[in-house]
Amino acid sequence: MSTSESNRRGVGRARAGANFALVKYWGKADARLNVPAVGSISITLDRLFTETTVELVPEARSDELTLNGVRRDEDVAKISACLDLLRRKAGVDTRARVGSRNNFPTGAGLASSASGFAALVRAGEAALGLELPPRERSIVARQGSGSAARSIFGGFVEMHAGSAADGNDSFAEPLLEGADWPLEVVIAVTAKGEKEIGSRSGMTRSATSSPYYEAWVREQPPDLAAARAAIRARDFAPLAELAEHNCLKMHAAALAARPPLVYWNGATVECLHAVRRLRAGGVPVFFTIDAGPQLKAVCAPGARAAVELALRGVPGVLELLTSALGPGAELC
Ligand code: 2P0
Repeated sequence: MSTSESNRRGVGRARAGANFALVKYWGKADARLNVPAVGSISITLDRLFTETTVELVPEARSDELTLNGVRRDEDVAKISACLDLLRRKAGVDTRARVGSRNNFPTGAGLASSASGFAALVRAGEAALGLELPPRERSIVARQGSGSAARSIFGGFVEMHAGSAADGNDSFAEPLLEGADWPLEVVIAVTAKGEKEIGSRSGMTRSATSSPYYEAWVREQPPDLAAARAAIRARDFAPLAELAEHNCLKMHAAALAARPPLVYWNGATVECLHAVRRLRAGGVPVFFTIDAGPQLKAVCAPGARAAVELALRGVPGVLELLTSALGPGAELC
């Protein structure tokens, strides 16, 4: 089916890649508008993606969601709130049937909400006959899931926390095309299945009970500036040091929450040491870890094979997924 056929009147179909942050988003300034407390910088991937179809159903009284072939009534409120923003812009009130499929594990710390909401917004727009400017698209996606604002764009992306009361300066924008610095990612999957504590409640718990949360928020601007500069200069070594520091700082804030948020398992820690050993031995690679036990090893061009070999040998690694950098959310 061609793009125009699959996005005929009342139907939109889109694909968006997952993204991983090198400078993390953790905490909210405004929970209602889903405005982050800190800016973040990420890379969008091509190998891990969500494909979503939104079909307007004039006779339906509520939205309906099927994820990976299974009805997800418990998640309808979240997608309806996001579709409502688009419906308001289009001046349409019709409910929709949403079918979404991830080609990677859902809710396991692999950014499925990022690719999921980015694909939903892109497909929802097409179904409603809208074509939003990318910044506005990013603002809508943010209200579905903060990290989704970044998956609207490809390559290296920066999300601005913003300071406006209406959240309209809280959006992502591209920093550098992936083709201009073709890093690769090796993901060590160390557990399958959905995580126990989602990012949203983990962030709230960190903000309300971790003594390190304030320091985390305060220290983010210099990390963003350093990462931005390293990416613009395509300078791997400072980006590696900074990204690992920022990741561990986020986890330090989470670990010190009450009750604690321990997203890692033993294999996660073993992978972390393996990556540090590789870099000490001259392989240009660094790790990052999100709200789950998977370790993401970010490789400079040419380093991937050595990284795969090392991580495959770590006990507890169930599977490796490899990805290049990919494009932003697009119709398909
Ligand atoms: C990130 N994470 O920057 C950070 C690092 C997880 C750890 O963005 O509440 O699913 O939907 O805005 O976007 C995951 O948070 O949270 C996330 P909501 P989201 O990638």
